[in-house]
Amino acid sequence: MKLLASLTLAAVVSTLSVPAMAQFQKPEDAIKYRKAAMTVMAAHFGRIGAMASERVPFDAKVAAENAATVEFMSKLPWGGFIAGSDKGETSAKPEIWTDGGKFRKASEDMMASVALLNAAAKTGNLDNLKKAFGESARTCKACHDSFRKE
Ligand code: ASC
Repeated sequence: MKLLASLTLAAVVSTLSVPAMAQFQKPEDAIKYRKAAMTVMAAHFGRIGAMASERVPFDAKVAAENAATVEFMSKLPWGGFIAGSDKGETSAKPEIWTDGGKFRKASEDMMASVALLNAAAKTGNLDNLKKAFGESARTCKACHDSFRKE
């Protein structure tokens, strides 16, 4: 029973470890962190977009690698939206902090859609990728429309 309890605790702690790591000395550091996470995510998302729109030839392995990176990165920005980081070098709208439930929902929609993008990429089928890419782009845009300044 003791072993089971400690394994359970370890499992719980490991699921919490990504947000727990996102601790910052200053609001500016949190802003830099979340922007960096978004930048990396966008770079890898864009490589999939180039294939989805047939600007570059489809390569199933490259698509799958990029989609896995996008899914991983999608989990990181949220820990950077700490209290006090609404001011400074940021396009974040105040609604992130005043309408946190809606922001959380928008972030969850994006994370769910890129998890599906990763699953679609693993099928190695370009039509699956195109469909899932379009849906992911929609959830990115929906959050930006509500929560990012022009
Ligand atoms: C990107 C990127 C975004 C989203 C969005 C999708 O590649 O940088 O912000 O996709 O444009 O609509």
